[in-house]
Amino acid sequence: MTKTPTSSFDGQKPGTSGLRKTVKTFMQPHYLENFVQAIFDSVPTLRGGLLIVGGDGRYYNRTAIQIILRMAAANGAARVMVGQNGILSTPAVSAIIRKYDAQGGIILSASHNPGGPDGDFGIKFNGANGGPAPESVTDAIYARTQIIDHYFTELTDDVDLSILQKTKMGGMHIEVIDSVSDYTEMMESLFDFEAISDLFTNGMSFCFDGMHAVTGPYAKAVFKKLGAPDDSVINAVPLADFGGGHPDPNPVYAKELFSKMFAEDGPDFGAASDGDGDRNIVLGRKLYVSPSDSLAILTANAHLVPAYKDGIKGVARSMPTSGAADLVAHKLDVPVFETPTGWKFFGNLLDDGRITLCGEESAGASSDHIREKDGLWAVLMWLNIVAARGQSVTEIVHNHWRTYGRNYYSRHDFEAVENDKANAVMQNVLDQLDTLPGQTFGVETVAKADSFTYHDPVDKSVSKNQGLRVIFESGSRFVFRLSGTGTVGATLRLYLEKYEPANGDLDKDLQEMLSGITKIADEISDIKNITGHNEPSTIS
Ligand code: G16
Repeated sequence: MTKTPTSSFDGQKPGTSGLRKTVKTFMQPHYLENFVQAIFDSVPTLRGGLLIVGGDGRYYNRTAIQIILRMAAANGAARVMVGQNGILSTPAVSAIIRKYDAQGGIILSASHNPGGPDGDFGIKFNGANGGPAPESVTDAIYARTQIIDHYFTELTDDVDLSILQKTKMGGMHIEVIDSVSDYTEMMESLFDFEAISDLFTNGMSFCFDGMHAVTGPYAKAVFKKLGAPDDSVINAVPLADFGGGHPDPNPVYAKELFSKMFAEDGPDFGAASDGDGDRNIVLGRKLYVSPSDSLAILTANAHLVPAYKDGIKGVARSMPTSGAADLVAHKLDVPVFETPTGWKFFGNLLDDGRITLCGEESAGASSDHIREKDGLWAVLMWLNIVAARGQSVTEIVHNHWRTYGRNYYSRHDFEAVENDKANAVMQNVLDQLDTLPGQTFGVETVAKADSFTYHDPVDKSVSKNQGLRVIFESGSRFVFRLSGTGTVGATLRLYLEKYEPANGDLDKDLQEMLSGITKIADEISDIKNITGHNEPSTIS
């Protein structure tokens, strides 16, 4: 074991989901090592424990894994299980931590951010429950990075990750495991594979876009078992630079899938996942299911799926996610929780048995089967529901709106905004929060305006400054938030929502329906003048 002197780097504070920076930042000498040592220093149970390691296959994944293996051995981990070729999706890591009672896992991914030498990289620690470390742990890791002056490593050769094998590094056992088998086994235990399989036998056309990211091999394995045609999984081979693409499943970056689904003779069912396999989108023919609606529809129909046949305990959504799931929860008479953005905030609710399902507007949904969002799980939920209801995705969505009404919802992202300008927009809205209630803008009157604070009902922790929301008497609202996952400048997110009752206009153009609220948000924030960005970079 070698003790290497180092000095601290600025800015190693984990964001919404771990530490995300450019590859070049991570490749600086000692940068990754400092953060990894801070994890070992902050999580003492890893000494003598089992650690799971894997990533989404992006550029620098394999190098980082070898560094982590050497440091795990030097820091006294008893055992490490690592995915073959360094590949493990985020939901697979969560499932494997839980299955093998590991003390934690390190996931190497910058999720939906682009990859390659000029792209992004990231590292995230998940705890023994399989979920992203809570703020108390990420705060401790960050505090440690600020004073770090050495790290421990072994001077030893790389481990061959291309073959399934058991080997040793110093006193530490290493097992290179099949990346997909534990995960696919779990999926089989949750869903009615026979019923889903019948959909394909009966000719349902289907397209899953792996976006050249980690989900390809998982989707190939699952859909092969289900008897889907071979060519129904596209862009299935994980590539270090995602084939030059941006592995973010939204209308802009999953263009190939959207074009197929909106074509005259398009498939009946379309889906995609992101860089590390935790996000999902689902499309019917000529219809994109908004992630907020998706959570509501999964909640309303969960009882049709074997794993949830006895009903659900409750549901949670992040604050900026639309209230569509709340309407379902009220009807089912189960509790609904509103958390800050970040999957880590669902962990306590799941561990405490208060919820079964949770989801976010950022294309995330999952259940208590693991402690991460799970892209393929959501797609299988949808397929199982399509099979059980004997209806297409499009029919299910329209039926849902006719029952519960429709929460028209969109997110406008202003990317690569200069930090001071983004902060100025937030400050401008913040300064008005006290005086907005009672003011009228066009047909809308402000009922409430605040900065969202979350009181965790389980551990009683309080998380402040989680987004600025302006809620109108009509129930419509907008929310401003600064993203915690970008790496260049700031990303300002504007979330817009307008509710239309079940007997109202359910099939209108989305942006047109939201144009009134969008205009008010623009007026109150002065976002265009302050940032100089006249249009959002991405609308989803
Ligand atoms: C992460 C988090 C999600 C969050 C998303 C966007 O997802 O796990 O909870 O909603 O980032 O966060 P932000 O709005 O701060 O950019 P992922 O898929 O990127 O790991």
